Amino acid sequence: MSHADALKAAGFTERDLAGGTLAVHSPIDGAEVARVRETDSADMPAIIAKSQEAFKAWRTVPAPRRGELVRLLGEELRAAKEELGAVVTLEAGKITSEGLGEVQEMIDICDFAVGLSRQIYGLTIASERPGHRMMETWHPLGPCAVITAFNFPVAVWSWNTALALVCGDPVIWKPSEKTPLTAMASMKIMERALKRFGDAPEGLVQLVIGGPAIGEALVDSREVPIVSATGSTRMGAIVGPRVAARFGRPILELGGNNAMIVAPSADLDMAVRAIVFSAVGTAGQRCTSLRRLIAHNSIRDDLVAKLVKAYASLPVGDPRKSTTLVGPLIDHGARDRMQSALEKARSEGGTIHGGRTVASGVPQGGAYVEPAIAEMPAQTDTVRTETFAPILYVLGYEDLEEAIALQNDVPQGLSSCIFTLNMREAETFMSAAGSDCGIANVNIGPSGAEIGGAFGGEKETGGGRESGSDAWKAYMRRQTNTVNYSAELPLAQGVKFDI
Ligand code: UN1
Repeated sequence: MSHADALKAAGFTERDLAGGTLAVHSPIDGAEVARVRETDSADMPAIIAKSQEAFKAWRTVPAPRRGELVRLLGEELRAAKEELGAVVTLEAGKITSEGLGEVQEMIDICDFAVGLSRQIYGLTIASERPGHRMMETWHPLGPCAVITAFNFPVAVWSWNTALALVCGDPVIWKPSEKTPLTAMASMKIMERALKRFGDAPEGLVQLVIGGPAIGEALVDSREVPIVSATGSTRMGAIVGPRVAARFGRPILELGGNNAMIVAPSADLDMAVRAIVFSAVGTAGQRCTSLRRLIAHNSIRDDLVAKLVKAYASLPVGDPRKSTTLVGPLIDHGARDRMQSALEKARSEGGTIHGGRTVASGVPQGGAYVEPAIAEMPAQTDTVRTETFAPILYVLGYEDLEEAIALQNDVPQGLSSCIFTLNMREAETFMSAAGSDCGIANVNIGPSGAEIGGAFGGEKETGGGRESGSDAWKAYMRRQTNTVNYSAELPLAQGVKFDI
């Protein structure tokens, strides 16, 4: 399908695509596909005020009714899955199946949030005083800014938005400047859900498009209590402290440097499949992508040989073709950063397999690369740095303690895994003395997490949790209520204060 056809199928009009200042290029072939209108930063106070207005109405709508809007969003997403998936492919370069998978992730979180809308539970707590009862009530918190990255241009918005909406919070979405079209396409779907819902307040879900000035307005506004930001550690290091300085609540999902430990007992064929998907899928541009392989010395050479063989036959090319497994990088800058990381790895004593630029059999104008395997003598600076590209660094180990120490000895703490059939090793890896990451898997790669779990990580990954489990609590304020139904007024801690 041509770019124009894909955009038309997703409901774009000529007016949407022309007359703006933000040029949008498809990573497939570098073609300029749109010039999108940007939000004027002078309009941000009015946009935020509108969100606050919407909040006043939305917070009083019963949560199950708020869930109805998210149910409708899920329905509309189901109906538009192919069209939106195609825009993800066009604008982010994901292969078709991964573009569709991203929309499926949106549908899944909608289902989750609909259920949640009837399960916003608080505790009841035993009071120390007679005739008293204590409980917790969860209340909406206010407008939630959602700042998203190019690599999951729509799913991350939906994790935040589905939860924020049932929690009673309006949303202001600032997508990556590289992916405004997927955001606009998602908003068209959201508008359809809002229309069917009927009486949602105006400005409940808003989209703002543009550069740093737009993001800063959200980050610095006291009227935006929640700022959920996904992207680089560099960005998070700016956003986190600025939101905290005004006592807002940041939810940060930043860089990862995810590892797999492969133990001697591992099912190597299964490990190879998991490694290839998680290191090479999405062209290594997931924050959960596998970047470090820590293989036991007894199986290391065998494993690397199997991987080099598997990598040699990977179909690199047009992500719209059903046979392609590795699409383009987001742009030429990403390819240059990959090349310079490989250069550095080589200078640190690494042996590189693959990693060359691919120019034939691929659409011209895109940044296509062979995924790389880099056998490293040690965990060097380059290995400890996240490069958003398909580079897999390989290290060896002798005992599990050493492997876990290597796994943890990076600044990031998002995802991790171990391949082993040894129960002691698996449990040790997940124990308090094991992986220090937000996600630790056994016999599964580090990427492709389900929405049901809380998603996020420690250290430079930022500490935020999004998506499933009780991540919704970050979008609400907790109120502790103590009720006295007696005719006495006893004070806590036995304090006497008779007047
Ligand atoms: C991201 O790359 O920002 O676990 C999110 C995964 C996906 C989400 C990745 N469900 O790989």
